[in-house]
Amino acid sequence: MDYRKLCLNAIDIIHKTGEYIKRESQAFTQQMVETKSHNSFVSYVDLKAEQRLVDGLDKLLPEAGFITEEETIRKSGEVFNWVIDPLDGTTNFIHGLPVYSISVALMENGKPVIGIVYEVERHETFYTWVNGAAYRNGYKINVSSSPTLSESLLATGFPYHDFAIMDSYFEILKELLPNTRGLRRMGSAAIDLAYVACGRFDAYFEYGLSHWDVAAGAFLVQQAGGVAGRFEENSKHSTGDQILASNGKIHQEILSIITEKMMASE
Ligand code: 2AM
Ligand code: CA
Repeated sequence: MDYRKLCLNAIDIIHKTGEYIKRESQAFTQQMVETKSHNSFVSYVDLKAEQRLVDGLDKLLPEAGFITEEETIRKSGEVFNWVIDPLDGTTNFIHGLPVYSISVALMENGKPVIGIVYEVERHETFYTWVNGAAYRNGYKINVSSSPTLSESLLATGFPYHDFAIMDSYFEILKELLPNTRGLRRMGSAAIDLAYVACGRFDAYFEYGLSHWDVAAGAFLVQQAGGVAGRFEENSKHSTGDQILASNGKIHQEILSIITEKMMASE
């Protein structure tokens, strides 16, 4: 399998889908939004973008199946499966905030072999394939080298549906805010992870995510020399729910704060 070629071909499909999303963003209004569940929104743009990605990727690798946020296709691959979020940062998109992305990963026997995050409005493509390096628009990227929390800029996502964890989450923020350069909340997990991979953020953590939010981004972080995984066992291949991704150097420092505050609230 030529993963590099497959990755570059997938990027072409993603770029065309990005053009579609950008075009639609010009005429988009709040009336076009549907509510999936509390605070969970979807629009025809998410659905149409997903269909475009699925059509293109299905032609590119016919034996592969799909795990997608909008479930526009039911097809399971024996070896290969694409994991797709056609629009990560939907809340930003529907409010006209230009921070959203397309996230696509290819899994081979459950392990990531390609990861692509395309930040549509900035025309930034972050991508990697197994045994290759990680890139941003053709340039190699690496995680940051910040050795301590005090020199670090962090990203996070606020709880938006599971409010039971709010107290412990705010305890974590109380500890991190005075001891870092600050925290940012971008609203797209895939972008947060891509920014850790290229060193803009030193670490990122969030609860309540899905596989398609993090599959590509977590692989990008690992390929760029960082660490990404769940809070507890910090497994090598993240499957969502919760994630801590970092440059590796400050990982333990943040992990201790998160586990201490989470345990205190149990
Ligand atoms: P989505 O835009 O594809 O739904 C940001 O906190 C991350 O959580 C994003 O990756 C976002 O993915 C996901 N998310 C899902 N529902 C959300 C919501 N209601 N508000 C904010 N983020 C949400
Ligand atoms: Ca989405």
